[in-house]
Amino acid sequence: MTNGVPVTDTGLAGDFDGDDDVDGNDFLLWQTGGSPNGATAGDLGVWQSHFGEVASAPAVSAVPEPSTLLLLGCGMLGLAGRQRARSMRIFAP
Ligand SMILES: [Ca+2]
Repeated sequence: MTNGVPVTDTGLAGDFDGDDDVDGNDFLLWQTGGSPNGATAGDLGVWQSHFGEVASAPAVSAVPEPSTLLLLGCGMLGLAGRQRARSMRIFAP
């Protein structure tokens, strides 16, 4: 927990505050000894080499909403009905 906000551990190297990015806040935490090994050169090197990285979000695939499918179905039925009406006019005497 950082500043009262629960954090997730994504395993991102250099992310000392656990907020899924490596930024200046992690550097400030390193300065105050909040990194895993305190204010050591090793932790600073880890932070420098990963500065700017952001944990990737899990892939989410787009799924059409049911209302979208219903709207698409109504449109298709309308087009089919229109086409049928045209074909009926062609064969009418
Ligand atoms: Ca961070």
